[in-house]
Amino acid sequence: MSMSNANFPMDPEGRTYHVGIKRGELANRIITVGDPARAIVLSRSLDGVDPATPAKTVPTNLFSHASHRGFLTVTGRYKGTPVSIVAIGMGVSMMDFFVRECRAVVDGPMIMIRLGSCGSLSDAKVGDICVPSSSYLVQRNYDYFADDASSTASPYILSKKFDADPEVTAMLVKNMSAQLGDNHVWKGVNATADSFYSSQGRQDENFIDNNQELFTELVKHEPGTLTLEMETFLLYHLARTSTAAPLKQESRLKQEATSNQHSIRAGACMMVFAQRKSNEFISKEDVVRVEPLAGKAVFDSLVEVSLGEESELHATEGSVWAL
Ligand code: R1P
Ligand code: URA
Repeated sequence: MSMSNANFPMDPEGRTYHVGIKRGELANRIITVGDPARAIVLSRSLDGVDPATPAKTVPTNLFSHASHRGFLTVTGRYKGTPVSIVAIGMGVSMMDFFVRECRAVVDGPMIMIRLGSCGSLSDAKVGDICVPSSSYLVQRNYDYFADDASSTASPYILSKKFDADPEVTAMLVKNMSAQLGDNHVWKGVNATADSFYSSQGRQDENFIDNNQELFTELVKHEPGTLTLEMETFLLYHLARTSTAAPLKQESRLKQEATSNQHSIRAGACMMVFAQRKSNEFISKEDVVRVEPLAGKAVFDSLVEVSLGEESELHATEGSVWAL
């Protein structure tokens, strides 16, 4: 399909280049996951789903779209409120495609919550949930490995922290505790890495990574570091750098007087898949047990956080949730 506009490519139907969605297919409230199979599991909690729907199948009463670049979008309602689920794959580039392309096709304020998996650097056990109130980025310093590297360079670069929306974080902690019990929910700081391997301190004899001291450096950089994964930093960063919601003209003055100036509210929570201190990895049974419960906690949080007046949200008329 031919695209127009090299700056922000769209096809003739108005679909974005990578996520492949167009206006009316995406709700203002979104849960984003990495794994498309997780998106399908979560879709079973949406309204009106036939419990006999075969596993690994998107329920037929929901809208779904799989893009040629591997993004899967599912839209329906949860407790009557329109919500979308978007599976994005892995890494900060995929988070960038997701946040920007979704923002481009939705009117009004948005809330985006990531439900991912992670490694735990703390005492959080496999199957526990971590809710990070902030995240920083861990990047491999490619220059350090160059033949003419400076003798003062460090192998990894650690960024400043960016915060989640505090109300979204508090809501996630409350709802996760209700689903899984207080003693399985942890608060703290997340580190987003640009590799599952080197920048997460995994040892690999096939490469020179110089990462033996990485965990010590992370905790020195940020003593509250709980988790390592690969996307949350960019979600928090883009929410913080999002511009004011494109509200309808008559509401602009009210917005200036009352609301914050960013159009995206962000939060995240991760299921611990890898316990990096004990070297334990989660079982399939635990994934099957935890995923739907954590999903319900995220859906409850998505619909409990206020996005302002209904009239400022994307119009139901002409959208897939009008069906
Ligand atoms: C690595 O295995 C992947 O798992 C984590 C990381 O962030 C990375 O994307 O999250 P998801 O389970 O959401 O993909
Ligand atoms: N995802 C990650 O990025 N790291 C882990 O250790 C587990 C899941």
